[in-house]
Order: sequence, then C-alpha cells, then structure tokens
Amino acid sequence: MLQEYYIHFDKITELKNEWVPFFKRYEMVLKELKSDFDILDLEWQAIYGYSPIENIKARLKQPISLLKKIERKGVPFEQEAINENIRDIAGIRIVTSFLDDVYMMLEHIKKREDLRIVEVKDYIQNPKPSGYRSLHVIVESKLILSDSVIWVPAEIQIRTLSMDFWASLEHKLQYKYKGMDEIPEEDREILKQVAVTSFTNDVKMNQLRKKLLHSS
Ligand code: 0O2
Repeated sequence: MLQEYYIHFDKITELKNEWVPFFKRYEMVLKELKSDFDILDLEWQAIYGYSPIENIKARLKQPISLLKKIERKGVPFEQEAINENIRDIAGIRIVTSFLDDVYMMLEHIKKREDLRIVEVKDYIQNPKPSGYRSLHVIVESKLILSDSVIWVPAEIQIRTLSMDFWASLEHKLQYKYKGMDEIPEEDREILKQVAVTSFTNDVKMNQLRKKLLHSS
C-alpha cells in the first residue's frame, strides 16, 4: 500500500490540491443523499414504528483507490473523462435488516424523481467470485446549485447486516494480506464458505419474518 502511494505520489498530490473544486460536487451529493436516506429512516420509524434501514454510511473515494481504478479502466487523467467513466467517487452504503428490504429500497430509489438509475448490479443473485454479495445501484443524483441544476454520479450499495458483516471483515483481511490474490487458496475457500453460510442465514431469517408477518 505504501509502495502504491509512492508510485502515485505526484497524481495524489495533484488530486488533493488542484482538484478540490472537482471533488466538491461529490461531497455535496453525498451530503444530500445521506440526509435524504436519514430522513426516510425517520419517516418510516414515525409511520410504521419500524424502519428497514439499520445504518447508512457515506464515503468519498480515496485518491489512491481512484487512481488505481483510472489505470485499471484506462481512463484519461482528465476531469470530464473521470466524471463520465468512474461512477463511484461518491458512495453511499445502506445496510438493511432483511433480504427483502434490500429490494424494497431499490423500488423506493426507482420511484424518486431526484435520482436517475444508470445501472443495477445484482451481486446478491450473482455473487462475486470472492463470495461478496450486495446490490449496487449506479445513479445520477440531482443537485440544485445557486444558478444551475446538475446530475452527479453516485453508487448506492445496499446490503443486509449479514452481507455487511462478511464484506467488512473480509475487507479487513484483504487489507492485511494486501489483496485477495495474496490470500492463500485454502483461506479464500473458508471466506467463500462463510459468505454462503451468511447468505443461508439471510434467507432463513427472511422466510421466518414472512411466516410471522402472515400469522399475526
Ligand atoms: P473503494 O474505493 O475502496 O470503495 P466497474 O468497473 O465500475 O463496473 P468495479 O469498480 O470493480 O466495477 O465495481 P464493483 O465490482 O461493482 O464494485 C466495487 C466495490 O464493491 C468495491 O469498492 C467494494 O466496496 C465492493 N466489493 C466488490 N467486491 C468485493 C469483495 O470481494 N469484497 C469486499 N469486501 N468488497 C467488495 P472498491 O473498488 O474497493 O473501492
């Protein structure tokens, strides 16, 4: 990680200093999205006494992660090209209680007039080879400025508590081993098995909720 930082040192310095105005629009959209979903959470609690949202996090992509993605995708180091091609500079993660709540959130997003869905990546139905599960919704979010309206790209990741447990711990292990490829094969298999067990638990809890709701 430190080595990567030094390789990209000049560009990281440029991103941190000269690109501050470019990143502002993503900061603004993150504030707006976070606040919108916080309000939704409060509203659902007030109306139904229950909200499917467990927690919401907002993150701006780190310069090193952005540079690695720019290189991987062969995107020119120019603001317009990056805005067009890198859709997750602004990222929101919504953690829900149950599996059905993930898709309920997606339906909610589809109905919003301030969000345009660009792409839905369903890594729940089609998990990543690592075992990772989550629903990624790439959107453009409406931002009202003093004299213009712009649509800013953002990625909304929606996942259950169980998927979040797995992804958070697996991310920490990846960091320790400096990348998934470096984790020994037998340990990667253990991680995949834990992901499957987590998902089995999600399915069981979802079924249990349905059964209890219908019997009450
Ligand atoms: P960061 O900056 O650390 O958050 P694309 O080319 O855009 O279609 P990309 O960028 O690879 O494809 O997007 P993808 O795979 O849809 O989503 C990448 C993000 O999903 C990652 O962000 C993680 O947040 C999450 N993710 C994907 N695979 C895994 C995995 O195996 N384990 C964990 N823990 N998370 C995963 P980044 O890229 O790390 O960026």
